[in-house]
Amino acid sequence: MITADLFAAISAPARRDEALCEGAVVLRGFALAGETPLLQAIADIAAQAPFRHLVTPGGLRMSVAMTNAGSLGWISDRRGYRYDPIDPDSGRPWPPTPPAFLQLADAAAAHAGFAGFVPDACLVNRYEAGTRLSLHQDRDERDMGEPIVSVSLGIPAMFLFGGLQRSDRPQRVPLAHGDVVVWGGPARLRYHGVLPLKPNHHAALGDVRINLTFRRAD
Ligand code: MD3
Ligand code: FE
Repeated sequence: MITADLFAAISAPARRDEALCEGAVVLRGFALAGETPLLQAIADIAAQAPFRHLVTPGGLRMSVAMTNAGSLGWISDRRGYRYDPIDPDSGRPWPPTPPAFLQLADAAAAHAGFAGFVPDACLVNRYEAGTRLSLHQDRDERDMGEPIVSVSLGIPAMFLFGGLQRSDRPQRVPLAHGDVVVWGGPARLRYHGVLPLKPNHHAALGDVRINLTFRRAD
């Protein structure tokens, strides 16, 4: 006999908040309710601005494939890291941030205590098995008082959440499809990265992980 409560427990995606430290909170399952329009919007962005592997200023090809939406896109090349209104591969502006993205970023930021978050940059990262993101700080944005919202979709990843110094031992935070993390305040300049992904499969996305990172760059 399946009771109403048991049915809810089976069907309702787990939604809970997990504080990582002051200023950083994982909103488990926060993106699941609006999943379908998100996935459609990612496909639309990739059709206009295809995923590509950027090169670091040191000349290394990044293992993460990237594209952007919004009035500014994060790029890297031999000249450095920066935000640019133009996609260097097409010579055109980045696609506009889809309304479904903006609604999710605003709702997640507000839920975490950062009301009125209006991102101007959405970096879309694509990971496959073996893809990693080495420990770094996000410091190319003008106002470090603005939070960052990140949305995990597809196959799971182990996120590394470090301290304010590269040498601080990072916490490991597993991130799954639908999880949203809001980073702000004293957490905003903490080192972070992603361990190499294990081969896996997700019913909706296939063998990849997509991360959306919303930022106020300008
Ligand atoms: C913690 N991307 O693109 S954002 C990045 O999974 C990046 O692709 C991660 O880090 C990814 O720069 C997810 C997670 C993130 C972003 C900013 C932070 C974590 C942060 C700022 C401070 C502390
Ligand atoms: Fe980062």
